[in-house]
Amino acid sequence: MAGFFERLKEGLRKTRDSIADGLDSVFGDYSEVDDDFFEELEEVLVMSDMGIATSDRILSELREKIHERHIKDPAECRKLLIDTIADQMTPDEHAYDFEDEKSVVLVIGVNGVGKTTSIGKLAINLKNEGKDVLLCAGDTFRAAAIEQLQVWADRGGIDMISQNEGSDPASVVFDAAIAFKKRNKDILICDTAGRLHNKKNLMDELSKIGRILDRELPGIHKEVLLVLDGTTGQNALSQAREFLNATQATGIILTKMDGTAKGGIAVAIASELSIPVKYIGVGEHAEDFHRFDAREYVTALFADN
Ligand SMILES: Nc1nc2c(ncn2[C@@H]2O[C@H](COP(=O)(O)OP(=O)(O)OP(=O)(O)O)[C@@H](O)[C@H]2O)c(=O)[nH]1
Ligand SMILES: [Mg+2]
Repeated sequence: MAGFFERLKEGLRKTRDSIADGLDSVFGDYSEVDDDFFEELEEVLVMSDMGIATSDRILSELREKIHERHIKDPAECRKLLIDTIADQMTPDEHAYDFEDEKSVVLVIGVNGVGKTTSIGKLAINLKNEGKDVLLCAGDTFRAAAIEQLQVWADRGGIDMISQNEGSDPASVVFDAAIAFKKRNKDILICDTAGRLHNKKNLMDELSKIGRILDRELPGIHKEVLLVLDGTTGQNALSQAREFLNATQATGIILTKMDGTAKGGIAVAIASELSIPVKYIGVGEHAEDFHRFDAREYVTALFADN
C-alpha cells in the first residue's frame, strides 16, 4: 500500500505543482477563514479540474463544518478539506466482490483511453493474488490489438482466447465463455474495440456481447468497467455520463492520472457519477494500477507533504 501511495503522489505531481502555490497561499497566508479564503480555495479546486459543481458542494460542506466547529485557523482547514472531499466520494462496499467470485469483466470505452493496458495490469494483479484469469481478445478491429493483449498475457503467464483480426468480436467472446467454463477459470476479462457512445452499430455490438455472456455464463457475476482517460479532464466526466445512458457500466477505471495536471477530475467523477471509480492507473506498469481509495487519493493530492 505504501508503495502505491508513493507512485500515486509521483503520478499526481503535475497537479500538485499546478495548485501548490494556491494551496500554500490559502492555507499559509490567510490569517483567518473569511470570504477571501473560500474564494481562493474555490479557485484552487477548480484549477485542479474538480469542476464548479463539485467544488461548490465541497466548499459549502466545508463552510458548515468550519462554522460548527468554530475553526479559525486556515491550517486546520486543510485536514478538514481532505476529510470533506473524501467523504463526498462514497465508496461502494461491494465494489470488489467480483474479484472473489466467478466473474466476467467486460472493459469498454472510447479509443485510446487505456482499455487494453488496464486489462493487462488488472489481469496480472489478480493473478498475483492467486486468481486464475482468462483473457479474451475481443478487439478484433484495431490493427495489432490482439498482439498487444498477447504481450500482457505472455508477461503474466495468463491464458488468452483470440481469433483472427477482423473476425466477429461476439464470436471470440463466445469462444472465451466456453473456455472459461471448460478450464474452470475464476475471472474472464474481455477487451473490446474503442467506440463512441453514439455509434449505434458499435453499441449494438456491445449489447450482443452482453447477451452472449448472459446466455453462456448464467449466474456468473458480470462487471462492466468503463475506462476514462484522466488527461481529458472534464470531458471524461461528460463521456462517462453518455456511456452510462447507453450501457450498464458497473464501475470506472480512471487512467493516465500520472500524465495530467487535472488530478481533481477523479474527485468530480467519483462524486458526480452513480457508479464507483474502482481502479486508477498512474503509469504503464502493473504496479501502477490499483484499487481507487478516495482518502488516499485526496491525501496524495492535497496533503502538506
Ligand atoms: N502514462 C500512462 N499511460 C497509460 C496509462 N494507461 C494506458 N496508457 C497508455 O495509453 C496508450 C493507450 O492505451 P491502450 O491500452 O492501448 O488504450 P485502448 O483504450 O486499449 O486503445 P484502443 O484499443 O485503440 O481503443 C498506451 O500508450 C498506454 O501505454 C496510464 O495509466 N498511464
Ligand atoms: Mg485496446
